[in-house]
Amino acid sequence: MKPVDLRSDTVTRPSPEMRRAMVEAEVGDDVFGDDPTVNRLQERVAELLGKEAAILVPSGTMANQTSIRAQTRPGDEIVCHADSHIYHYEAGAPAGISGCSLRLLPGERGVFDAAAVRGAVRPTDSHFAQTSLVVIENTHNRGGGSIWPVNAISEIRAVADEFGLRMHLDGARLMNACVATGKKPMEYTQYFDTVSMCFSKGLGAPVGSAVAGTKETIRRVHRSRKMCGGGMRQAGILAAAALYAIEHNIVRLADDHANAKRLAKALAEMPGVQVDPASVETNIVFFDVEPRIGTAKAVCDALRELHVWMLPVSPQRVRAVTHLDVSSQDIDLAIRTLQGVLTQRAAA
Ligand code: TLP
Repeated sequence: MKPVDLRSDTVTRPSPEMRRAMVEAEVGDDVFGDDPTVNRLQERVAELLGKEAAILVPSGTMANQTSIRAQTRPGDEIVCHADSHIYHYEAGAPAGISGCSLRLLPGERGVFDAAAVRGAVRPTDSHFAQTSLVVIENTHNRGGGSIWPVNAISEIRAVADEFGLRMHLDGARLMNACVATGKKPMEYTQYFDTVSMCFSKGLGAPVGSAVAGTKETIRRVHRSRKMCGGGMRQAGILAAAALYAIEHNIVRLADDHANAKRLAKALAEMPGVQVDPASVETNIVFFDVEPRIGTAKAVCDALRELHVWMLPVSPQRVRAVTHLDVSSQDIDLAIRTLQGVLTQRAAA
C-alpha cells in the first residue's frame, strides 16, 4: 500500500510530465555557462523574484550558505531567528563554511521585529564581532509554515540600511507565502539583497534551489558555489524540472494549504493532542502529543504501521507537511488513522 507520506514536502517524486521535460531538456556544460536550460531557468527565476540575476544550486542549504559566504567575512555575526533553518538544520555551516557566529533572536512563530535587530547590532568597537547580515525565513519552517508580515520586513530593512547590513531571505517556501497571501514575490523580495527559493519542496522537482540578487552579488555566490563543489555540468536536466515546477506547480499550492488546514481542524477535535488550527497558514501542521498518550515518536511509529507517515520533531511534537503527492483522499485516510490511533491510546 502506498503510504501517505507527510514527513516533508521534500518527498515528492517527479510526475510523468516533469520527467518528460527532463528527458527532452537541451543541455550543455554549465560550468562553462553553456547549458541553455540552466540559463533559461536562471533568467526565469530572476524575473519571478524581481532581481537582476539568479543562479541554480543543488539544494536549499547550499542556496543559504553560498549567500552567507558571499555577503560576510570570517568573524562577522549574522542576525537570525533562534528557530531558523540555517541554525538548526544546516550542520553548523555558517561557522563551518563562512566563519560566522549567529545572533539568535526570539519571536513568535519565527518572526522577529526591527527593535530586536537594532538591539542585536554590535557596536563598531573592535571587541565585537561585526554584524553584517540579517537572515529571514519565509515561510518559517519551525514556526509552523508561518508567513512574515511585509511591514515587519520593511521595518527591518530600514534598520539594516541604517547600519549597513545586508539581508538574505531563506525563501525555500516563499511561493507558499505568495499563494497564501495573494502577494507577488516582489512584495517580499524587494527588501532583500539575496533571495533563495527551492524547487524540491512543495514545487515537486527532484533537486534544486536558486539564489537571486544583483549581478555583482550573484557573481560572488557563483564563486562560493564553486568552492562548495556545487558547480554542475549538464544540469539542464534538473533545470527543466524546475522550469516545469514554476510553470505548473505554484498555483496548486493552495490545495496543500487547504489540506493542511483540514487536517489541523480534524486534529483539534481528537483526544490527547494540542493543536491550533488558526496557526496553520500554509502547508505545515505541528501538533503536540500529551504525555499521557505517549511520545511523538510512539505516535508516529503507530501511524507508520498503518501507512501514515509523520515526523516527530521533539519529544512531544509531531510535524505533518502537505504537498502535491498527498491528495484530499489521502488526508481523509490520515484523519481516520489518527482518530483510531489517538482514541485507542487515550483509552489505554
Ligand atoms: N527543510 C527540510 C529539513 O531540512 C528540515 C524539511 O523537511 O523541511 N530552508 C528551509 C526553510 C527549509 O525548510 C529547508 C529544508 C532548507 C532551507 C534546506 O533545503 P535542502 O534540504 O534542499 O538543503
